[in-house]
Amino acid sequence: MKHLEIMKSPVELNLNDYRMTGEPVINQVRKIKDIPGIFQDEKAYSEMNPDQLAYTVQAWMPVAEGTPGGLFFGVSTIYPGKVGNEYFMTKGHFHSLGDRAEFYWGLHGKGMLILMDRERNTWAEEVYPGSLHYIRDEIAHRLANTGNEKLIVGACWPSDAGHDYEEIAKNGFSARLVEVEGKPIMIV
Ligand code: PAN
Ligand code: ZN
Repeated sequence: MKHLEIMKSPVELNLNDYRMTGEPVINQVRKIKDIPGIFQDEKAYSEMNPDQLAYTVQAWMPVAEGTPGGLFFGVSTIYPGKVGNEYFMTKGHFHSLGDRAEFYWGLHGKGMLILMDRERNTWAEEVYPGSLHYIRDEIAHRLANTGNEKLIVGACWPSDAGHDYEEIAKNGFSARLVEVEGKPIMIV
């Protein structure tokens, strides 16, 4: 940029469909076949269309992953659906630098933000358009879509947070969000 120059930011978020456009934006796609092991009902999982979309993430990463002091901006879209009685959900993770926090905010649809601390206490916050969520240090986080439309959630996290998927892949969350009589409840 030049002194006195007025310009547009290279990335923008469409406030109608919450798509990000511009450069650089990365697009991650997670199909049912990409998320084995996270749902309890393995039979129901094996009978699903492996190419069905479970969730997508768009992210603007203006600096290299791992850079201290920077921020990343993301939009996660979780598709509606269930595997057995469990809602479509993200893999979930702690941050690799466990003390790095994150903001989420609900944009569209409805769901739950499932949270778990290092002592494996698990709880959830309702996500809806306008809901704001501060995910503090050392808290694993996962989004589940409890509605019939896409759940779209914005996120902002530190560029050196990293993602530790291993702990959740190995031990899961200590509770599951399932649908009972048409309503989401947490069970162990
Ligand atoms: C989000 C998540 C996104 C996808 O951007 O990465 O919702 O979830 P998984 O990464 O667990 O598959 C975030 O929390 N970033 O830190
Ligand atoms: Zn995160």
